[in-house]
Amino acid sequence: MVVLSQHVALDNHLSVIPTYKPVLVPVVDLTDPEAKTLIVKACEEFGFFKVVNHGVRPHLMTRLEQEAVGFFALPQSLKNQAGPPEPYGYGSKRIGPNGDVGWIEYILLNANPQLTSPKTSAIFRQTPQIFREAVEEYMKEVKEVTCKVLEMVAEGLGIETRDTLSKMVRDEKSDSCLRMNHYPTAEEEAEKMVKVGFGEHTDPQIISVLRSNNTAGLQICMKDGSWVAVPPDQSSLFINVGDALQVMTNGRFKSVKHRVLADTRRSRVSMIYFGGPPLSQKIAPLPCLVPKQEDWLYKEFTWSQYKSSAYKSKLGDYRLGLFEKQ
Ligand code: GA4
Repeated sequence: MVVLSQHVALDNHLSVIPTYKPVLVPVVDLTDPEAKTLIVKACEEFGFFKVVNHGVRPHLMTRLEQEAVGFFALPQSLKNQAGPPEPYGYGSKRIGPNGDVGWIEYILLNANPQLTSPKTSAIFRQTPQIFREAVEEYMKEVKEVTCKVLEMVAEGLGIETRDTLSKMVRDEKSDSCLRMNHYPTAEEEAEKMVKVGFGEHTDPQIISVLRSNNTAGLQICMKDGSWVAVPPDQSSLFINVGDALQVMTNGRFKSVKHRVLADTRRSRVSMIYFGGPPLSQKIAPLPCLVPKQEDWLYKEFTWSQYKSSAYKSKLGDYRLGLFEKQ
């Protein structure tokens, strides 16, 4: 197994094209009575798993993908009218406000339809009405899966109130968002460089739910620090633990480090729903899991504090460090 970070050059290329072992991603059938146990196990071991029988209509996933492809095919000048993202809107190559770049273009939308911004409206001005409808319908269905999974997490952890986590995402003020990414094909270059689409990072929210087309590129970091390739599967949804859930489980679940490398033959399109709490939500180890405060590995903070600290960081930074107890 190749230790990647040694190959990452400053210009965001990997200097050699290593081969990555495909990982056997835990698969959870959401209709299986054992699902909650399997989810907890996967969150402890990998912070990552995929779900089948999730209830999001396949036709809706392909429709949204097609509409997103339609948007990304628009002339650059039109797409630029919806950017740069602040943080919502259209972005190209630049990720976040602190100098990160990737071989990517994307749309970032707040999941709360009341919070439209001029940049977001510009996205929908350039595209057919069915794009906005597909986004709205998809968000409704993927939010249901997110909440179902969080309820299974609560049950699997033996938490009495099963909506302890899901109510943060169901809240009308929930700070969830939807990201649609387009990773263009990266022609293999003479010196055998490979392009980084989205550099290594963890997601700050509770959980993230990803759907991609059948193009490879997503990799996750294992506990031993090695990177493994996640074989694409366009009909399943991939779930990863975010920083907020790591804190609420007092480190029992790990927020998984992941990244995307651009494919040399096919473009990759993915959409990710980030299930986040309301800005005022206090995040700390759940007292039902860790009753004694002296056992808490993290200080209490609000989601708003965590979010503003995340936006001051670089993509690959270890953001939870600031919130760890000494
Ligand atoms: C990573 C997860 C989500 O894509 C995201 C990203 C956000 C952004 O692209 O605006 C951030 C990144 C993400 C974490 C650190 C900050 C913020 C870019 C960046 C450098 C939408 C999110 O919530 O955090």
